[in-house]
Amino acid sequence: MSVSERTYIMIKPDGVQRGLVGEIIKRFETRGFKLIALKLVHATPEHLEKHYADLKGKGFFPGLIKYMASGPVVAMVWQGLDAVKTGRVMLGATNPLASSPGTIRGDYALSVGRNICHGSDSVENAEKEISLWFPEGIVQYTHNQAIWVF
Ligand code: RTP
Repeated sequence: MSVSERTYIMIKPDGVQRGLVGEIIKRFETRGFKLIALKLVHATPEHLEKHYADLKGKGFFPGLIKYMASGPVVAMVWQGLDAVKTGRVMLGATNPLASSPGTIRGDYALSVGRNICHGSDSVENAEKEISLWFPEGIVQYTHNQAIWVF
């Protein structure tokens, strides 16, 4: 656990299509996490197969890749104390039917195959996913109180 821990959070195509981008970003911002990277990406099946390499062989894998390639996703990196674990708690259980109310999936989703968002499940995987989705690197910045926006 560290204040500079980073996690990869992705709003899936159904979350983008349903207009939940602002709501999901708002939850991470108001919780206190720092947004350090963000972009809209229409990923290729090949790229998504790398992201979900651990799931290759599962019966739902082809459908998962098709769903994830069906439209753009919002790729983000959030930084802050215990970002990986807390991010997963904020997303809720993978199957929305088991997600607690108050979590993103528990408030906005019903089906495991359309569960709106992704969050890294370990610090090690977060760093791998950040490299996969942001190969160009991430600009580090600090809030400078002296030039705060008026
Ligand atoms: P994610 O990677 O998207 O955050 O999800 P997760 O770690 O909570 O769950 P994981 O087991 O890695 O599954 C990845 C995504 O695959 C879809 N899925 N469909 N039985 C099914 O039809 C099924 N199981 C999983 C979900 O979209 C899940 O988020």
